[in-house]
Amino acid sequence: MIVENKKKVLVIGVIGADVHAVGNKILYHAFTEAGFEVVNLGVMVSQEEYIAAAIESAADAIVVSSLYGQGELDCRGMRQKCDEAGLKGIPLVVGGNIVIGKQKFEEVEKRFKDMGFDRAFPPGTAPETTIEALRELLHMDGEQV
Ligand code: B12
Repeated sequence: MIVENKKKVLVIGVIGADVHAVGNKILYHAFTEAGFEVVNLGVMVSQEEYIAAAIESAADAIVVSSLYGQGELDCRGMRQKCDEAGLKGIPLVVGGNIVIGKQKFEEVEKRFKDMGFDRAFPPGTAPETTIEALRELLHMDGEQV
């Protein structure tokens, strides 16, 4: 029997009015090289744009970047919008510099989890760590991507 190993699809982008473009490009290349299919929405992405792209591409996860400090405001309500759009349970992860200044990350993480994000990552998280976390979240352990 031939088992087709379909690539996992990620929708990625930088949320809100954020124009920090470099990390997004690095993540696009790192995820693609790791074997994911990546729909890259670039910078200044609204919640609605992530959701529309996730529906269109039948995405396995949405990866949100936020660098400019407004992540908390920009991400609020995203889980509810996903639910309303029929994306109930889609893994939502966020990283970058997701809040203003230096704050205890355990508290920041808790706030994002309370908002419905599955994982929130601290500043400086390496692409390799991000890929590992996605593989874990998408139950790809041992799977060759
Ligand atoms: C270059 C830069 C700019 C450029 C951006 C140019 C461009 N088009 O890209 C310009 C000058 C436009 C800019 C503007 C601003 N910036 Co600026 N900028 C930077 C700077 C110096 C480098 C960013 C960068 O390219 N880093 C290199 C890439 C490779 O790293 P990265 O973006 O962090 O991405 C990596 C990780 O974060 C991670 N990652 C990213 N997304 C995700 C997602 C997940 C799920 C995971 C796990 C990991 C992850 O992986 C990426 C690849 O390794 C940083 C400081 C710094 N050293 O990071 C400040 C910085 C991000 N900027 C900052 C600020 C405040 C601003 C402004 C608000 C300043 C202002 N008052 O106008 C504006 C915002 C403009 C806007 N609307 O977005 C702050 C943010 C502070 C905060 N969050 O608390 C920083 C941290 C500087 C600082 N120390 O204060 N900026």
